[in-house]
Amino acid sequence: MRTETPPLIRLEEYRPSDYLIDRVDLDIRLDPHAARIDATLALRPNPAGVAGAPLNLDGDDLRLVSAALDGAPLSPDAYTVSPAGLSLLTPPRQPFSLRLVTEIDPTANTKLMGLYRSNGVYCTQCEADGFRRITYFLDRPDVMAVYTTRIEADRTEAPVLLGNGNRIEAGPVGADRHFAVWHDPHPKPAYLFALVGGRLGKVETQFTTAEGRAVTCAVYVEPGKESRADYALDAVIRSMQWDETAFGRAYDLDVFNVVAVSDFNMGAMENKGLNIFNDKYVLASPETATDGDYAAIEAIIAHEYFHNWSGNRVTCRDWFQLCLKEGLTVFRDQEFSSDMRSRPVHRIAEVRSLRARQFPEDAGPLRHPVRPRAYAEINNFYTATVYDKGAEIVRMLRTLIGAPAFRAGMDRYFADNDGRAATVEDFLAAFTAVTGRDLTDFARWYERPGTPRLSVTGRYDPQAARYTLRLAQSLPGEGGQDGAPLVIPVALGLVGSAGPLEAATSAQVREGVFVLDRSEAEIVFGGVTEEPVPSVLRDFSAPVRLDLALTDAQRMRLLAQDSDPFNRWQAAQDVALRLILKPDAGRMEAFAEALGRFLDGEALADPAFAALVLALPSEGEAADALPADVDPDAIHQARVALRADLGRSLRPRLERIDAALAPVPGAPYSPDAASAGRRALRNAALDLIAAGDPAAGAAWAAERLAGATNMTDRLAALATLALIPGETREAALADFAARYADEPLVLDKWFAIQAQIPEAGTLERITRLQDHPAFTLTNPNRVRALIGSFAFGNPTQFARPDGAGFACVARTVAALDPTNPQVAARLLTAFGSWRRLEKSRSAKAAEMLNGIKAIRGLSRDTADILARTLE
Ligand code: 0A1
Ligand code: ZN
Repeated sequence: MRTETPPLIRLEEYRPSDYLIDRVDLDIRLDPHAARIDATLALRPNPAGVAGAPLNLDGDDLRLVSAALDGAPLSPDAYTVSPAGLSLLTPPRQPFSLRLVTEIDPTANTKLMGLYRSNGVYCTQCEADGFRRITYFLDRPDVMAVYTTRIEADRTEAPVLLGNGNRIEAGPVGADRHFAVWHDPHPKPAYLFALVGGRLGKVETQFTTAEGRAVTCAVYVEPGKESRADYALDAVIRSMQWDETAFGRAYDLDVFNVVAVSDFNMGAMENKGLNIFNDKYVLASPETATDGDYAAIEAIIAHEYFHNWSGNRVTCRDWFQLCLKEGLTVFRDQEFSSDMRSRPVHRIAEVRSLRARQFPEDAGPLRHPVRPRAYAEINNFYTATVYDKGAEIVRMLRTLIGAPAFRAGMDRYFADNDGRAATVEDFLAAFTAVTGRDLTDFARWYERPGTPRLSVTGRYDPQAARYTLRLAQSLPGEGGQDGAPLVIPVALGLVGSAGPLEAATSAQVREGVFVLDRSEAEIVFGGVTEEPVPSVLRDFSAPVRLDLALTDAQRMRLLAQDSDPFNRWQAAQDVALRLILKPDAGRMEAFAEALGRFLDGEALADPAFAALVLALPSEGEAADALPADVDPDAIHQARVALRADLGRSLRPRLERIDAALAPVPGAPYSPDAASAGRRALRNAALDLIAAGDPAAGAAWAAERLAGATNMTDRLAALATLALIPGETREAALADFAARYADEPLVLDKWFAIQAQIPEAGTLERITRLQDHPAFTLTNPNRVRALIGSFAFGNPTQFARPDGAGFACVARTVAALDPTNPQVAARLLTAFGSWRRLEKSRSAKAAEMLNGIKAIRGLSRDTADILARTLE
């Protein structure tokens, strides 16, 4: 039997549930192999559903122990049980109660969905459909209930027992066991249910909300690692404060708990009052975490916390609306991070990540609308498109209607939908209500897959002192025809030889934003007395690909003179990208000179920004810019050559930067954005010096490594060294491994650096590392660090012409699929751009994909990604 293409669930087929569940009472006895769940569900027919319909409860991998209806055991002919669930054939027409006892094995739960054990800690993951692995249920987000959960466990095995909401009772059970009862007054869908039981240490503090509620906030971690939880706890408090001031949202329970676990499929989960985190996004100390880790912890803590309103208080009607909570919450966490750090620097980071992950997704076989119309496996739709393009849509909405109206619309959205399961239409309706604006055309952003192209040309008429910009959009729709135009906010302006120009415009440009809502439009600027350079798509005002032919000199004027930091950075990127795609010694020299002037002028004034200017477009971005026939080796070599040239040309400046930014001896490490920016620039300088002079670079990096006083500098030096083959590198890698042998999260960095070495020997190195005692397929972080970094971060070796790189990843997908299909399927998405590779490589990729296809009994997750990738 071959794995069949899994059946599709369609948005248009949505209908309300025939039954609702008002209350859920759970009595859960934790046990390593036989956890017992005694669930009492208060059910009633849904007036919006079909009267008298059978009640079909979802279930997955459950053992039913007993079932009773309104207190009486269910007779065997009243229900059926299948691998997909339990059906009550003729349920009562009035409210009724169903008591179901199930048994599950948390230790054998390798999928990490439902109730499982991570390093001996009991924890849960229920989004999207994990609750059905705990008990039979209407496991859909529009069924919202009030939960009371009694958790009982062995006292030594699980001294800490946590649930959703507030703890209302706790006490001993006999000599060895104990219990806690948690009550969550806020109705919620099952995907937000959570519990935790284990030996955990904690840090905690109090926060008083604007409404005067005293909240105990705690972060739970592996005992002994408490000090590494301080930064996460601080981020919790800052998130709470920020959501009150920025969005008027206050916290609504007496406790807010965060728990870090080491085996987790994703980043973290916003369970009501009990966020569960991948420990990678909680634990931080200067010795084990980089500046990037600190920033990610801050962002993800904020993201999960902000879900308390955008996701939990207002949830999704169905999984097609996933972007309603995810896009909005990403937008919110981005705003938070921008306020905590440098806004322009953060915007650039957001766009880099969008281009690295979302643009290729939207250009390949896994593309889908921000609100998909159909899915086979919802767990495969936690994508860059839903999250990051979803956030860009919210950002565009704010740009279109302005910040005050946006805030009013958000207030309206929360007020109108509090306690409800909402849709994208409900979201847009709130903004229409406060602005009177019809957003039907704007809503096309949710429906149309693909990245639109925005083509802009400029014409200067010196006689008339007039500058004309012509803008045209295109997005091939279904069947290749252009669909209806999108509403694209285009922030723009003109830059003269001495800086930004003020000019009267023919068309409506409000606060620097022109709204392109037709397929093309023209803007005429009057009173322009010198030929300007257009600065278009400032602050990346829309998620589009901009075609604007400028000369290098014009771009360098933007770098030097534009008022928009994003476009200053973009200008340097554009020149560098063209140099990678089409090397040219003369242009390279001019570019180096311009960069030099930029560095002299202001590198030390804004080091974080300067570091981003020095970070050239990635190999992936270069590949993405090519129409087809991608040869990763050619791109790699061109990029290496450009970096080497720049490193040599800029060397004196880079050395000056290095010296100027050297840390004060003995100064304590601080993860704040300004300090991080200085480290980023200094390390970028060293990396570029090494690119130009590998021998000196290796020695310098080794020295830096030896003297490093924090993980940021240590890892940056190791990453620089990793690109320079030789004894120094191998010794440094060995030394690093020995030093952090007991630190799995640090060893992940070590795995990742080695997996990304762009050399033919890397595959063999990976084979060796798979046998390293710290590596295991059962921990998703380890898999992502070693195999994920290779598949997503090493384009030349993953796409080796002999197919061996593809084979390595395919083998891991196959090995992992039976135990953890979610992580296996995500790894498989690395093949997403395979058709764009030049022929010999794409043929090898096809071979590997077909090899996976031939495997019997593939999971739905993997089969779905595979079918779409091969489509
Ligand atoms: N809602 C979470 C993401 C998430 C989704 C699925 C999971 O199951 C494995 C876990 C987490 C977020 O946006 O952070
Ligand atoms: Zn989220």
